[in-house]
Amino acid sequence: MLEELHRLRAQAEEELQAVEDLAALDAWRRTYVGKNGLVTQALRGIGKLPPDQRPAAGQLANEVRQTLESAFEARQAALQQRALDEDLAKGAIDVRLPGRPPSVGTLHLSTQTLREIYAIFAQMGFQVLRSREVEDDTTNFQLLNIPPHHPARDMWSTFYTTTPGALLRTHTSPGQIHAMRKHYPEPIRVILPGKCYRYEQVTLRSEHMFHQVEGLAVGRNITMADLKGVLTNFARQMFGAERKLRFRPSYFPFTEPSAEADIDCILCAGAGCPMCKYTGWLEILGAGMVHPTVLRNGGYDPDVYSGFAFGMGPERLAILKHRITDIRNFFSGDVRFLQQFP
Ligand code: FA5
Repeated sequence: MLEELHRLRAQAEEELQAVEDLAALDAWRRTYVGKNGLVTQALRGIGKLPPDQRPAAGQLANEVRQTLESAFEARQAALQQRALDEDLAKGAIDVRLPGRPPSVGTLHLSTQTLREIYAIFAQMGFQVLRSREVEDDTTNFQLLNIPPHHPARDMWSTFYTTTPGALLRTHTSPGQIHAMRKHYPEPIRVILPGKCYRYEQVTLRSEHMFHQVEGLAVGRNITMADLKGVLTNFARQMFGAERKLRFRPSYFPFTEPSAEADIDCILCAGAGCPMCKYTGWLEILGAGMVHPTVLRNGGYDPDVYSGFAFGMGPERLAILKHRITDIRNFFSGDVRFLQQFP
């Protein structure tokens, strides 16, 4: 019996060494240490031995069972680890790959340009004031010194609505009236940004919808020199410290005198090139001293107060600054364009 137990242990250990997977390991367990396994059977047979042989045989049989059971556990752990390692290697994820960043949008180029403009005027003490996009004829035109049927209305091709008198504002200038009526009799220094609409031919430089930033300063002793100083400072901050600013006489019904401001061409510095149509100058805005009638319509006595106003188009400024060839890119919704201005 003892000999048989030794042999059984040797055989079981040898076979266990050869076991290479968990299925074979289970078969091995059933053969040797399972309920009907050989070692279990041997233990059961001890009762049939002569009494003097039983203690030694029992001790050995228990020893063999314990040895084989711990050998089984060790093998099982090793095989499980190997299976896990193989699994991991198969479905390997290279954790060193950079993650995919979620796409976060960027500010629209018009918004970026508007914010740049706000920042420059904020330094000069201008507050931002908003006014409505759907205007009435009175504020968009009449209070700005443009009576019905006045030929100057042709300067602004207008989107009218089905409500008589209601229209989409063609410029931010009606905001001058709102600002003056809100602030009278305080001095005013505001910019009025927002969308404007014009029923006109869409071209490389003209859209139906675009932004304007109106500027308005009203107070005592405000002169054209103040207007020039403010706009020169603006142009230099926006387009570079070396920029020159030129005022050209112009006409707007709501300013007198009126001017258009040009900067020397940012491409050729005044020498003449296709960008400036060989004039050396690029137009950036319209401006002037607030017309006495408009001051009066805003509540301010023109004998006591004076003021200046200007109006610029941020998309046109961005076109110059970034050398964009077609204004339609701004609102066509093509992200390939927008992503170029992160
Ligand atoms: C005006 O609208 C005047 N209200 C500006 C003004 C304000 C003058 C205060 C004096 C005092 P104008 O029509 O030139 O002027 O337009 C002003 C700017 O708006 C233009 O220089 C241009 O930059 C922009 N703009 C005008 N029409 C369009 C358009 N269709 N698409 C894009 N930008 C435009």
